[in-house]
Parts: sequence; C-alpha cells; structure tokens
Amino acid sequence: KKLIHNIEDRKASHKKAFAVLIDPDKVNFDTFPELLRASVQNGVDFFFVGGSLITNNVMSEVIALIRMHTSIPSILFPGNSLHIEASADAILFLSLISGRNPEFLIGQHVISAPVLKKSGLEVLPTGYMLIDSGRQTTVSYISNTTPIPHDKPSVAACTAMAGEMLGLKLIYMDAGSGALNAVSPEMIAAVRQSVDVPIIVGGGINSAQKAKNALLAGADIIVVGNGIEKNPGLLVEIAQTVHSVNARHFIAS
Ligand code: 1GP
Repeated sequence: KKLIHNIEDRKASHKKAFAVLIDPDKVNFDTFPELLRASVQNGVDFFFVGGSLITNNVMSEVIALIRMHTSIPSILFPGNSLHIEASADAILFLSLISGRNPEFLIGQHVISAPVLKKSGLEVLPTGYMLIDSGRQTTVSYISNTTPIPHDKPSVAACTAMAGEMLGLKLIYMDAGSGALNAVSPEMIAAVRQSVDVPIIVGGGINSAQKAKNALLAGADIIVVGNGIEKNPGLLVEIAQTVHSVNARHFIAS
C-alpha cells in the first residue's frame, strides 16, 4: 500500500502520527540502534531522513540500519537534488512554496526528476512552508528565502490553499530545526481550516506540551529531531502524547 494512502486514511480517521527526524550528519552510530529500538517500542510511525546540509556520506548506512532494526518507513527529507537515496521508501518532493526562489520551487525538481523516476521511491508532492521561528534557520539561509512571519496565520493559510490547488498532497509547516518558537497553534489551526490535505508540523517541538498543542490545533504528523538528539527520553514522552491524543478522539467518537 502506498504511503500517501496510509497518511490520508489516518487523517480521515483522525489518527495522528509521530515522525522522528534523523539528520545523517548528527547520527551517533553507537547509540543509533538504541534509538531505533525505542522507536519501535513506542510506536513511532515514520522516520524522516535528511537535512539542509549533509557533509558525511552515511545516508545509505542510516537507512540500512533502520531497515535492519525496524519496519518503520524511511521517508527522505531532502535539502536538495543530491539528497536522493533509492533504498528509502519514499521522498518528500518539497516545493518551497513559502519562498520566491525558483530553484527550490521547481529548479531542483527538474534536475532530480529523471533520477527519482528510475529510483522506485514513492514520491510525496509536498508544499513546504518555512515559518519564522525567532532566528534565522539553516533552511532559510541555504534556500535564500524569507520565512512566513510567525504571527501571520492568514499568509500561511493562503499559501497552503494555493499549494493544495496546485495539486500538492501534503503541507509541511516547518519552523526549522532547533527553532526558538515552534509554529503557533493559531497558524496551524488557520491552515487546518483552509485545506483538506494532511498537515505535517515540525521545528522546535521539544516538549510533550508543544507536541500536544500542535496536534490539537490540527497537525496530522508531528516531526521531532533536535529535541530527541538532546534528550532521548523525549521520544517516549512525545509518543505517549500522540497516543493519548489518539485515544481521546477514540473515546470521544
Ligand atoms: C526540522 O521539522 C524538523 O526541519 C524538525 O525540527 O529538529 O527542531 O525537531 P527539530
């Protein structure tokens, strides 16, 4: 079954998902198997694998370890057209719709299209929206784009609507890795009211409370990277939050 259908079905049944972001540059190979075991035990739904800058060459090794220890899907979260690894399950084909840099709206896509077509990866067309987080993030610097202001939910809502009308299947609102401020619940709610496609939210979610806020505001998938790198216990806390939000809906319905 295709991942996109899995994600759409979950949304239809109000089932939230938890994605752990694995930045190949930051993987500690001594503790990585333990992180993978904890992910299986706690019901992590997806691994997002990628980052803006990948300076080492361990992407395939990281994916091989994920496969060896888990059956959790690996979804590439590429920074550019070089970050394609055919051994993953799928790729977020990101169009940076919050920005006005044609290179990240369509340029990199043209370069990578023939390689992707041959790769067998499931392609997930995703409207990627960078949201200002209180300090300049790597993505904003590398992509040379201005993020959507933190306190402008209507700009985010209109951007997401346009992305959905263009046929994008997912909207990813990202405050950037290690963001000072996660995307606000007000902005998530505004986007939720404006589009039907599943919404992914990430960047600066470093507590169970922030995870809960994002989920209750309308996020379908939350992504956590930095917080878990700093405190592996956070994986358990956030997984429990996702499960309790899911259980709550189950009881309410
Ligand atoms: C960043 O959305 C991801 O692109 C996750 O961010 O590392 O801050 O959790 P964090």
